[in-house]
Amino acid sequence: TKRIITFGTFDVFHVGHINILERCKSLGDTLIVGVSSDALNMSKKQRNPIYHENDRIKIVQSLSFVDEVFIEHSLEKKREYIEFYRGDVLAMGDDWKGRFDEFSDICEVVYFPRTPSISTSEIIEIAKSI
Ligand code: C2G
Repeated sequence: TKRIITFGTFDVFHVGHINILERCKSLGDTLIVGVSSDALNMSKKQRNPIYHENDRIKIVQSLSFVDEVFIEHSLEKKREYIEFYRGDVLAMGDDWKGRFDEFSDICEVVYFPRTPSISTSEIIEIAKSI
């Protein structure tokens, strides 16, 4: 069976997240999702996520096409995570295009086009302006 691995924060969960996870699952049999910890998000984006990591994990875990979820503590550990979870394919949105090509020695690396006109930061901006 083919195992697909993907990563993300999945904060303020929206249809763009659904679309990429569905596309990831369509590549194989088992979909494994690494959800960024609150601390990792703080270091990446200089702000806390709106939803706490336990809630983001709970949302992603509850999707019928997601099989396994783990918490991603460090961007530097991607190779370890891929190996530990035995990912045959690493799939990400194309905002990360090229950034994970270094792992093509241990798995296939795929980038999907992002869903246009929806993002967590845009939802936050809209909510602020209401
Ligand atoms: N995404 C998408 N379309 C959107 C918004 C997001 O396809 N309109 C995809 C992103 O490309 C990514 C996934 O949804 O593959 C999760 O997006 P984020 O939660 O923004 O993830 P990010 O903070 O980029 O974390 O180790 C990598 C990081 O953990 C990725």
